[in-house]
Amino acid sequence: MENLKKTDPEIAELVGAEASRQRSKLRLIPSENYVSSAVLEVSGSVLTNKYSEGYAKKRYYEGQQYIDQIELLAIRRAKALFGSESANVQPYSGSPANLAVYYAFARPGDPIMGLALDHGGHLTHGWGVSITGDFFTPIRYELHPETHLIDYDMVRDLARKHRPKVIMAGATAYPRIIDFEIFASIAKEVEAILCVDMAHIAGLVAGGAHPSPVPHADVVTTTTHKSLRGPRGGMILMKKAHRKAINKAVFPGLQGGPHNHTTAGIAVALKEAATDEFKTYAHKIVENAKHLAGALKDKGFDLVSGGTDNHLVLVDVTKRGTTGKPFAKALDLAGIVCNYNTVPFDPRPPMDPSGVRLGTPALTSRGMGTAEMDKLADWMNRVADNVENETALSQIAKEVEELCDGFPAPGIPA
Ligand code: DSN
Repeated sequence: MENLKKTDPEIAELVGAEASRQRSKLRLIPSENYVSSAVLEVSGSVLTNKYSEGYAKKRYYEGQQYIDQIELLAIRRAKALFGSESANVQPYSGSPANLAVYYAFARPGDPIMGLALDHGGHLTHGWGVSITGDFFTPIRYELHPETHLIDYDMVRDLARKHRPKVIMAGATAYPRIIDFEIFASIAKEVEAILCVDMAHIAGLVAGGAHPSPVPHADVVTTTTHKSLRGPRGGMILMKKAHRKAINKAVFPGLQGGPHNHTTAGIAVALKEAATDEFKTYAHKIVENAKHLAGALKDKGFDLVSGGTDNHLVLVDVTKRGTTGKPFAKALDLAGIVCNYNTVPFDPRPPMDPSGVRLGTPALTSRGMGTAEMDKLADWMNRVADNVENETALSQIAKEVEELCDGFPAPGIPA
């Protein structure tokens, strides 16, 4: 970043500090990752200079000789990787992608259905403070109070009663496999559009480590920067029958010009995701998450639903005598970065809930495996015993940094 250093040393220094934070800590936020150097390069390329409202061969600006090829390549790769009939690679991220789906199939005030945020859903699945819960009529399904699995009977009953235009399946804090077939049968029965938001699990789906929603859903939305390991962006996969409606909703419905540097980054990430190496990575994410879950259980941590089938573990820390926020803060001081999170039926407020959310994609991208998960569980146990002991926490941070030194972070020079 020689030029940046000359032009804006303040920002250059902060970027450098962030790089070293990402290198020296264990990053467990399940929606974060390390992109490859190739993705970083193209994300910072001259493609950011170009406007290209519209779609390939039908743009509102000239000079699209190369942009069209890039976008068509990204679309072709998305379709091939996920086996979908059509793809739109222009959404700026997951939230606009979801909004585009509602905009395509519902009018203001219409009922839409999604998993409640405090049961593991997402703001854009119809939560009240989001435009999706404000402009539409949100119907929220929940988890079963005993199993903490999606209450499919509740989904069916609510769908029959409210006849939503769109049923959203997908989650940000659900450690189990979602049964897309049941969702599809419910959507079919009530003539709703089934949209699966696979943002968290897209990399697992691409690598064959999680069942694919694509055969079952009318539309699948995703971000591209989580387990899929691309740049920050969004994508919508859909059946051919919905292509026109979705494309119109994305542009001109919601967005202006696509971010071409991101589109190219998505294309590169999709190429990487089609390799055997990526398949191995996807399976290792799940292996690591399961191993971490087992090791934490052995240390006396309570896990929502008792474990995991995917990339994340939701830990209820109540029995360890702490709550989500102070525990997450203590972990951060110890070099272990996660986020505090509600657990199902949480009696505590969202700003200091009962749990923390842990994910293994970023650690797996660094090549860490089950031995490192054991160490991580040990450290988390020590942190739980020392939430307010800064000396103990900084000792753990040193040990964490030593471990990190042995596992180069993709895209970040040593
Ligand atoms: N912010 C993302 C997450 O952490 O799950 C969801 O968009």
